[in-house]
Amino acid sequence: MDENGADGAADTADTAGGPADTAGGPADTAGGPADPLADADVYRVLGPDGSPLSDATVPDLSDERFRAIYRDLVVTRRFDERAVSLQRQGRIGTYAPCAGQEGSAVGSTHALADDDLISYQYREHGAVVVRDLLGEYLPYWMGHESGTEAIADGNVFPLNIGIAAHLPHAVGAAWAFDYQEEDRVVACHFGDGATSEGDFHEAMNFAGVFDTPTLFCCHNNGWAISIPGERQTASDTFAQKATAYGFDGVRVDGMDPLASYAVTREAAERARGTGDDAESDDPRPVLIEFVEYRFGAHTTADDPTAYRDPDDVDPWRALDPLDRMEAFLRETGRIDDEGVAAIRDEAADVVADAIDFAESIEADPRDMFDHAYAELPPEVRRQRDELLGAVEEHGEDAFLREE
Ligand SMILES: Cc1ncc(C[n+]2csc(CCOP(=O)(O)OP(=O)(O)O)c2C)c(N)n1
Ligand SMILES: [Mg+2]
Repeated sequence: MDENGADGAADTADTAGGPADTAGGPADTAGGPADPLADADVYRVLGPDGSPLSDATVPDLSDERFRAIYRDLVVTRRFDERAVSLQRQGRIGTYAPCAGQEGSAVGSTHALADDDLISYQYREHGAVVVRDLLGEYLPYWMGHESGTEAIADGNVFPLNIGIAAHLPHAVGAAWAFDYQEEDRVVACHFGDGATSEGDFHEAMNFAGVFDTPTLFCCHNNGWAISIPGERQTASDTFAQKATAYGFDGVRVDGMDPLASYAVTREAAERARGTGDDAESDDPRPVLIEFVEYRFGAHTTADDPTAYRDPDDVDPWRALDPLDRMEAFLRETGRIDDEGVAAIRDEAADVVADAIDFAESIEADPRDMFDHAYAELPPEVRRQRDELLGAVEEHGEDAFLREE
């Protein structure tokens, strides 16, 4: 098996043709809501019901890899449900739910090599799950800064709340890989809203001019909090913005894990300068627009009913990435009831262990200064000294919340 899990023996021929031709369009979901992506120019492998489309190529992966993708989707969904619940119980701070968007984060990360770097916004938890870092990661959402530093061991940059501010850094890291002749790419994730920021355009421009091996993964979930996509840009698509910077942009159904895998795999080869179609051996950036939808609120502090009709979500729920992947696995004989139950049990255990670990960490307000800088800048040092002085004066207990 190669590093991406292709064992060469996977029986894709029987699935590539697909038992049902779902390429036809909106009526595919048998009486359900119309498929919102039916007429969109997006790449798909799986139809809304999980059947491979007749004109699509199913990625040539081992059965184990297909099941691992499904497992990571289930773990991410479980994590998401538990995180929202913990926030409601006051056991976690504000949280950004990802339900509906797992397919793109999980599928794209499976398409990378382990030493490729991931730099993400705050909603692509699936990427962290694929890198097996949930236990290290959850503490961040509980207020422990150590959580963001720990995930660096899995080549994941700390999450970024300042919209698009991480993109120039991601391009800088990619440039460094190229400069040092390391065969690594950087996948940076951001939302549709992030494309309105100057940092996005500066990062795209620099990447295009300096040939950095960067994958710009734009998660177009239709909204930037309450601002809809049509108020964000007058472009027809987000992918086409790449044209202005001289590299390729591609649209993919981000709720289709296998399409997300395939597009990212090809884009990563292009970024490394090793793809079949590469005009040269030089790395080139690629912009991938994952078209998807968030089922839930922007964050646990948001009420989406204030700006969107709950019925608007139904057509997208019919494209649920977990249901489609599970249907694909069942239909192709790769999983049965027992296999699904085992994965769900495993997901519950993985998430429960992560929660136990995160809740076992003792809170120490001084930690907040420890994990961002190797050497504290003067202003941050001044703030830390002020806190240390206050702890000295008022005692430790004055800084801990009473339960
Ligand atoms: C520089 C900056 N401006 C504004 C905000 C407030 N803010 C937080 S999330 C968000 C919307 C981002 O939307 P998008 O990039 O589409 O990502 P999504 O939340 O949809 O995943 C905004 C404006 C911020 N965090 N940073
Ligand atoms: Mg968005």
